[in-house]
Amino acid sequence: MKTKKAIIFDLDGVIVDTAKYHYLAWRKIANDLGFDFSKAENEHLKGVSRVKSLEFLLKKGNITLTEKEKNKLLVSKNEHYLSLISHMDESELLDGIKTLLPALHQENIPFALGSASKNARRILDSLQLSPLFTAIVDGTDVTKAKPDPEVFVIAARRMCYAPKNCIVIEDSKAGIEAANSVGMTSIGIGNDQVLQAADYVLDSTRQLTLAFIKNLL
Ligand code: B16
Ligand code: MG
Repeated sequence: MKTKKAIIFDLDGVIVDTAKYHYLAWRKIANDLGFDFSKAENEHLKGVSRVKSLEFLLKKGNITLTEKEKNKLLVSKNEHYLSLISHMDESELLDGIKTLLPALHQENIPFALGSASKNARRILDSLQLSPLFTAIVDGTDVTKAKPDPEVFVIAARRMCYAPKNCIVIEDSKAGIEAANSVGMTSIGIGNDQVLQAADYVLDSTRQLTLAFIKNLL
């Protein structure tokens, strides 16, 4: 079967439930700097690169640091994040993903990863999911962070699909904006107020079934 469209999955908050660990690691950085950081504020960091996330946090705390101090915090945040995910197993896969990815693969529906995370390959490898993907594009492949569409455009190119023939599945406002800006179909996972610019919004990955996706192809 030849499909008309290809899929691009975000990682954190779509495939794995790691968004909560990013939040905990950033909250610790904020707390150590002397201010609080709420879950609502964390919505602004979803899909946003590590460097841009720190910039957001420092602006919120009205703190100015040298490049050296910033780099120290970036390393510290990532070390904490990696320790939080070090025991990650299949139980961290979001609902339905464990069956959806092999089912798409079985149906010859191509799919790629389009993640801002520099830890993406490590996570997919540890869950033994990498071989299922036609292409993997992550934070190490891009120069511009979401909402710039670079990560999705590269993923589309690597799958040999035109952007307009790609469907992006995202949990972040920045990611939906990125997909929409190059004419990709966007599916938001999460709060429809936050993700209102998406073509479709689903409460959770539970609703992201093979039947739902096949209807869009
Ligand atoms: P790292 P995604 C994004 O991944 C996360 O949503 C965001 O919270 C994180 O800051 C960013 O990756 C960078 O991650 O620090 O691991 O390089 O949602 O685009 O898969
Ligand atoms: Mg995400």
